[in-house]
Amino acid sequence: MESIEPKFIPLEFEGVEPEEQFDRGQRFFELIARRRTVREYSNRDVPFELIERAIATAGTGPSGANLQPWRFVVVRDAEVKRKIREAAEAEEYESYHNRMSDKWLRRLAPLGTDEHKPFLEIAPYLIVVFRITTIVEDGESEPTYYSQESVGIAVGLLLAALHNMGLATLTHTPSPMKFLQEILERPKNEVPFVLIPVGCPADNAKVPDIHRKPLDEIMHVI
Ligand code: IYR
Repeated sequence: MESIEPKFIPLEFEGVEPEEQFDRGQRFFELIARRRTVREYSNRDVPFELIERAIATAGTGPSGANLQPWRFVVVRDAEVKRKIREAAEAEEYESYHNRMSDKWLRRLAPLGTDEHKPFLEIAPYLIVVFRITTIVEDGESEPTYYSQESVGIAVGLLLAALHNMGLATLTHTPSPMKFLQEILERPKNEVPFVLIPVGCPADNAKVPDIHRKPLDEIMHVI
């Protein structure tokens, strides 16, 4: 195997004064804790620049071997949104009526979801995130590494960036999602990961009365 020498550059690192660290942590927590999954959207337009900033932010995420195995497809075309809604609702009908177990349906009951997905046409943007499973270099195919983890982290950054700009999001996973590859004409090595409607909440939008686990339930210190 040919040897590749790593090249290093100085780290640009902005430290935070110790007396500021907790405050900054608390303020960031309060910002992020106000994010809610939103299923009722307004059709109000959103500047495209905001979507670009959020995707640029997502693209800063760490990834296996720095392969950055993500593609963010931004859909604003009404006809494409209509096709996505139609296909998603067909899959979701099957899921809700024939595929999901009773246990699963019971878990979803507090969320009030069903096979109807009007937000797929109402939200001004759909960001469809694809996971790149393989790349081709010098005519040779190679898998990407830890792509599930990498894309999951990038989506977390994307949601945080959009929320920070005052935009509402929904992590939607119509299942199976293969229709997205077809409608959006993506190559076979790009596998749909999640579909994220983005926009402003509808006036008087409601969200389920559900709660996050307290810290002592999610943290275990040894
Ligand atoms: N994908 C379906 C069902 C669904 C599944 C889970 I897990 C959720 O947390 C919410 C919904 C839908 O979007 O309705």
